[in-house]
Amino acid sequence: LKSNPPPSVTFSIHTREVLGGGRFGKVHKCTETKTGMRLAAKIINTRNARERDMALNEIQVMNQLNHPNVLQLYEAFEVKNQVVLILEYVEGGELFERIVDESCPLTEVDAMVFVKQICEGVQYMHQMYVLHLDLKPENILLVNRSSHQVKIIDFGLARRYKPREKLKVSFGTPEFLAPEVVNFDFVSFPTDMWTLGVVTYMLLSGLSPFLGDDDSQTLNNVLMGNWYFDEEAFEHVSAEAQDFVSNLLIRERRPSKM
Ligand code: PIT
Repeated sequence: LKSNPPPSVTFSIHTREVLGGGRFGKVHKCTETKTGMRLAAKIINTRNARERDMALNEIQVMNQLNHPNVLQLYEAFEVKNQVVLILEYVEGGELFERIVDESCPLTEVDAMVFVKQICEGVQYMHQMYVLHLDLKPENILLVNRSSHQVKIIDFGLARRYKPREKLKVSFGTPEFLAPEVVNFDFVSFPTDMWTLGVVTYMLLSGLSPFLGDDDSQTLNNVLMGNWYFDEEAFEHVSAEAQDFVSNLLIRERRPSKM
């Protein structure tokens, strides 16, 4: 983490061009001044020590990762009350947008091509002992609109798995939470496998398997394992694809690792 001049590389951050946003702050288009290389700059507002620690954790996790299906971190630095992550630029937008785009519905083959890459990214993270803990279609980016290549983003909640440290977490979006997260129980590799099941279900159907009328109903659905294959949406989905999802959305004896 660099804070003192002289910088060897400079970036110009296009603050009016917003690529994304979240709890943390915003992601902007960015250019490396000397080469003109297109990049993305994630600006994290760190008004207190906790937010700063989380940003530093994200950098530490991302610094360990280098894989075609994980968005690459190039640089990170800190300026007053802000941590800036300089990231790989991709132009295809969120996989979420692709799921909800009714003008161009996804086929099972599309879903398979996406899921295979997400599996490869998750397998790699797990080999590196990194838990993502926030997989969802908003956190998967398409490299461009015509290709099917995807990259996993947002390591804001990610952490290194430590075998002897039993980790309890409570956060995230109700629809995507594994039962152990809802229960404030120990999380591990199977926690990401659960969310992979939710993402696959959504890619195959456009529907969210646990979504209720409100958050408490959604959480209850997760805890009760209250989900099913929507008859109409899954009418033409293969038994193999359904089997893949069924094996991930189970509380007990879920595959532990990719
Ligand atoms: C791009 C292009 C784009 C969005 C992003 C990057 C966003 C990246 C991002 C990374 C994170 C995060 C949130 C968003 O928490 O359209 O190259 O680590």
